[in-house]
Amino acid sequence: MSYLERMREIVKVRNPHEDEFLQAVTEVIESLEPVFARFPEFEETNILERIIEPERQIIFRVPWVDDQGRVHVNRGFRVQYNSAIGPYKGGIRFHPSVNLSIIKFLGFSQVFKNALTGLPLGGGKGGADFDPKGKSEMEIMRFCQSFMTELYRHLGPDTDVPAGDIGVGAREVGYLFGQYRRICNEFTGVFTGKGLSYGGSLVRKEATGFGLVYFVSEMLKAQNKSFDQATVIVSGSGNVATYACQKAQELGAKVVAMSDSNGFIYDPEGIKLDTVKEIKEVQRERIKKYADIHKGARYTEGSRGIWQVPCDIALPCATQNEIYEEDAKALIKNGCYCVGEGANMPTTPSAIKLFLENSILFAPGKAANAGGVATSGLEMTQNSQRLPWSAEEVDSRLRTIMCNIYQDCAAAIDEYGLNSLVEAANIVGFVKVARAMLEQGVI
Ligand code: NDP
Ligand code: 2IT
Repeated sequence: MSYLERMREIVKVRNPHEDEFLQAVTEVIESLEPVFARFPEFEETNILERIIEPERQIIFRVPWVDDQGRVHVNRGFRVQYNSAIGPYKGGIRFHPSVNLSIIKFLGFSQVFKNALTGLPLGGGKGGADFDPKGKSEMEIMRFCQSFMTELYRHLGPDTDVPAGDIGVGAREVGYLFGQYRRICNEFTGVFTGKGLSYGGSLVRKEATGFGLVYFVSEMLKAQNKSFDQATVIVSGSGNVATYACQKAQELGAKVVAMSDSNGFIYDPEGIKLDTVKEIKEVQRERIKKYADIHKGARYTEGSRGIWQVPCDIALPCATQNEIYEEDAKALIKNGCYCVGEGANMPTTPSAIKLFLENSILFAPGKAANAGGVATSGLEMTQNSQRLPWSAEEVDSRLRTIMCNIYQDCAAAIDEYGLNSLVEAANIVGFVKVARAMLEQGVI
């Protein structure tokens, strides 16, 4: 059995029933053959087994009181995955589906994504199986305060710096940061995605969606294509989806569909993003409402139906495993030639295989959605300097970082003779972290 095969077995035995985690690890291991062929020292020092095992996993009780005085208990997580190249960095997710497998897959992916940004950021991820839907403002605040009352002891501006993810936006970051500051009596850049009035960076809110479109634009440019006049569908209608839609529209695309976990809207005239922002960001309502406001639009129950809408470019920006093989077949049949992952691992392995076999331009999330965490890195720099930058400055750095990630991955395709950006992103991220670990001894 080869070293890589042995690692696949070990990770399965050690992490039974963690499907999402095994899916993420398997994809990386499958990419690494040319790396281990080229650098024998990686096998000699058993670097892969060390990288697969998180440095630290914290699981904790989060008790909180609802508006009726009832006491609830949720489970909180923080997986501090790898700090070889910088402090642990990665978002916090609040969603009822959160479990250790999901946080570990996200943390593992974050390690390589953060390495790709070129910034000194280690990888981590956290969250809770708390459902923010239908909770009052005060319930959200009490939950966030209870969550941070345990988590604070594991954080620090040079130790572990969380941010948002699904279910954690500016409102939650405010409550979490406020509680940290209060407990620690310390105002530092311990969280990113903060409000602009207390240390947040301009363009962080927009960064993941904008960065995705910058990355995909680079990929299209290499094929003499662009967003201009392209028909685009964007799944989700949260932070990443909204600003991916905005930037695609700015570049001349017609975005015709968006979704939430209940269903999707189709607007053949092009999505009016102001309406989506009003419904999702201000009213915190369902996307269905869009079709009540715009009579030319249609709402269909069931979020996966969005992949049946004909498009040139598909940007999955909702959650993991949202494009299955059947959905990929429909996209290809309807003429889609490009898929850019705004979400983390939105495409199942068999759907990725199908895209690659059909020469669809495919931008893997680790590279394509790195603009969010990259801008978090820029927020940390501004906080350390105690000096905010202009929107133009941050946006221009974001654009440069996304172009560099594309160029680094394209160069790896040539260097290692690869078939896809999937393998390239895994390799570039992995090699950087592995080298740093090697130089730091057995850690
Ligand atoms: P939000 O909470 O702002 O939005 C999530 C969107 O996806 C909502 O429209 C939500 O619908 C939908 N969604 C969530 N879970 C599911 C599900 N199980 N099935 C179908 N739809 C679902 O999160 P973000 O926009 O921040 O995150 C979206 C994705 O992007 C995630 O994969 C995240 O990890 C990734 N990402 C986020 C970054 C960031 O900076 N925020 C950076 C890089 C990646 P509903 O409202 O109905 O729940
Ligand atoms: O998946 C991700 O990259 C994020 N949710 C953003 C992490 C961050 O620290 O900004």
